[in-house]
Amino acid sequence: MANFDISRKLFKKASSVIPGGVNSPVRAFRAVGGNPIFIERAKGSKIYDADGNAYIDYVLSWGPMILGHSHPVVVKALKKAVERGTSYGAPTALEIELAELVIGLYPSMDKVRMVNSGTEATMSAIRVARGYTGRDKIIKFEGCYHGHADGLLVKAGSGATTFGVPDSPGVPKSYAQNTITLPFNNIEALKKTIEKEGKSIACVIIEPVVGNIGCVLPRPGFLETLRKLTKKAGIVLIFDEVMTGFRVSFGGAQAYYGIRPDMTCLGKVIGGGLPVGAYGGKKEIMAMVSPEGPVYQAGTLSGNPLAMTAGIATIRELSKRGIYKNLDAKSVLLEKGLADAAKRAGVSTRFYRAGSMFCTYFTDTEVYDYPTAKTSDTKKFSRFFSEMLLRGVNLAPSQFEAGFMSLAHSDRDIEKTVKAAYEALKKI
Ligand code: KE4
Repeated sequence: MANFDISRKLFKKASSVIPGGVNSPVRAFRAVGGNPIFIERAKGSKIYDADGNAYIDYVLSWGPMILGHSHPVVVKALKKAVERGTSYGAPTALEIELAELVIGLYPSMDKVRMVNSGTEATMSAIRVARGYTGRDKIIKFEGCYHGHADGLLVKAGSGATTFGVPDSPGVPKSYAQNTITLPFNNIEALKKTIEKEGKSIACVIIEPVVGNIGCVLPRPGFLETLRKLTKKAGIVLIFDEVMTGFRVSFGGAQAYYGIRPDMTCLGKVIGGGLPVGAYGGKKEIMAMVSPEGPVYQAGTLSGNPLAMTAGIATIRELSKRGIYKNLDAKSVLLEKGLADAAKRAGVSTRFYRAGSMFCTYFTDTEVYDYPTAKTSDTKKFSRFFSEMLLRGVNLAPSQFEAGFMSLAHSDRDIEKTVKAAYEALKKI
């Protein structure tokens, strides 16, 4: 039986000096109960906690560790880079290298600005879209999470097209009123809102595949219609690909679905596990960004040489032949195995996948938006999560998060995961 004594002690200590004992809320296991495991090290597909328990890891730092943990190429590059200093606060050739790699993969971007997180990327992209259009309102979709900038912690107001209300204390009502929240995959609501409000809307920001309510796919025609309507109304279409970037495909969801947004936000994989976010888009829009243009945005550690090094090494590894075929094959193997385990265990689940991000819902309803994602039995999910943890498999500690595959996951890891899932499903 696994022992969690040291993690328990560490959590108690952490809780006396860090709010909730964690530096990001979802890590506290509040959605699944129990104490979080404190991780000591990670290698390949495995993470190891402070009590020495080993886990096959499908959280992968919420997406970034697509090569697997401590990939030798990334580690070697970082060891060399750190000898040259950790931060200069001045431009480096490394930033050009990563920018050129990204623009080569995301041709909808003529220019890109590096920042330090997905939150900074989306917050800045929205400011630039407002500066470019001279308009104030934005549209987001229910269930999509774009980081914790004030104007994005907003939920739908009473009527679908009325303005938002704060989704967190501390967000001024005036900020929320500029944010309209619409149901994902609902073309009618989109059409009506743009007809009514189009002239005052600066941008629409969307997760093209919604990874923050699990894994919810766009219905055929939804993204295409969104692209058409925003173009016609002069609204900037921002694809938040912080999670889907390099995940749904090497060129993200925009390459996979063949949609050309006006701006794109990236994060997670782009930093290879170090803090990097990025936003970019058409040159006429990015010309607004200081110091080229009047829209201000800045950052002490933006383009940090270590972070650039990890991002470059990761993307260069990903660009090798057959990598995405291999990643997809592993993801399909897991998908088939989990679906079969649920069938054999007689448990109703729905599994959705986009490239190497996925989610199992405990429902027999089709999941295509936030309300249908919420039909999942979260108590059942929590029991499943705990049973899997006890069997050495680390899943995201919330039903409403995506899971991720890495190139380091072996067929043996996946077989073990499927076996654990069958036993766990039988038990819950
Ligand atoms: P960060 O500020 O956490 O780097 O990125 C914010 C963000 C923006 N856009 C999308 C689509 C995202 O998924 C995220 C952050 N994702 C969460 C996981 N659902 C990060 C995990 C956490 O909050 O600890």
